[in-house]
Amino acid sequence: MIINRRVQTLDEFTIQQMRDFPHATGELAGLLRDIGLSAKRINVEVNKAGLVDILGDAGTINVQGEDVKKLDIYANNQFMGVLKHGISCAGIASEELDDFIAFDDPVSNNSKYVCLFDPLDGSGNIDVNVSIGTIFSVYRRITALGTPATIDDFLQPGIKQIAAGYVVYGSSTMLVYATRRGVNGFTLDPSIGEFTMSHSNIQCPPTGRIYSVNHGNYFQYSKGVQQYIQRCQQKTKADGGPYTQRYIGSMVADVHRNLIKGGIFMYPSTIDKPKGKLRLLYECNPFAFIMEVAGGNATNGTKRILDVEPTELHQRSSFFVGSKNMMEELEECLNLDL
Ligand code: P6P
Repeated sequence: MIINRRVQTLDEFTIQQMRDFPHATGELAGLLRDIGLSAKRINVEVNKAGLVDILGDAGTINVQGEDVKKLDIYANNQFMGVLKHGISCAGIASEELDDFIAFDDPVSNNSKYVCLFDPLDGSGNIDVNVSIGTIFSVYRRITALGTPATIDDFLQPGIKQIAAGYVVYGSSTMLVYATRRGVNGFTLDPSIGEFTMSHSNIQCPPTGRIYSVNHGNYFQYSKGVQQYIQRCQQKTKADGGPYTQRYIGSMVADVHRNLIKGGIFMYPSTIDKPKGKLRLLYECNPFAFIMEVAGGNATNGTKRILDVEPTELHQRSSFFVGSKNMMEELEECLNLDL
């Protein structure tokens, strides 16, 4: 029996980080606490989505051209509100906002960071009770402190991320947070209402047996992608298989599973979506950062995702992310497309 087990809460973790770095201003720790608070509030609404009139479309369309669910708006407003009234964030960009928002008040203008969010990814699954998630990305601003954040603070390549993470609202609610020092997972303990460290120093297994892709688009994929999928289908015990195909249609849930168990997630470009579907800045970059810190890889099929220089807030990208060895085998197949 384990007694007096020392379980570190998210807040205790951030305070420990500040003890480890005495010169730290505490802004990044404060930012993580703000995100954790917003996630707890969103979790309450997600968990009762079937009980209150929060289901269904909010009647508006986001930049994805998707019906915006009321929970998307609620989640977006939670992050915007908490960060605007915090001390750590100069502004945000979000899938639910056509343009970025500079908070432009004296405290926010002196904050070091900007955040980008997909506040509630996989929202098409809300009404059918499938896991959904929040994805976030943190950059140090490049414009002068004391001035409002500008678009340049947001259009930075993923390699410049200071931190990134996600929240998966699933069978349990878990916040996964990465800096260059490592990836840590915190599971929400409803009995105390705190995220508590449950997965320290997450490493993605160098290989796995799970591949995640929407088979419905198979005949729209390039020859190289089709060849890799066929290789996955033909794996035997002798060559590390057999593989299994798992695709929830909720990226946070799919990538989280592959991060923990090993595997590869693919959203390739298709004939209908030649630039891909997923958004570079607040979907691909955060997961690419997390996966690389955990030992995996992430590309757009031809280039390391973190090296892509963004030109627009909501630009799309094809996306491949996962276990190192599986990504290397994929690359062999994608060379066929060159
Ligand atoms: P498809 C959800 O809308 C999302 O952005 C990701 O969470 C998910 O992986 C993907 O789209 C699913 O897209 O076209 O396969 O239904």
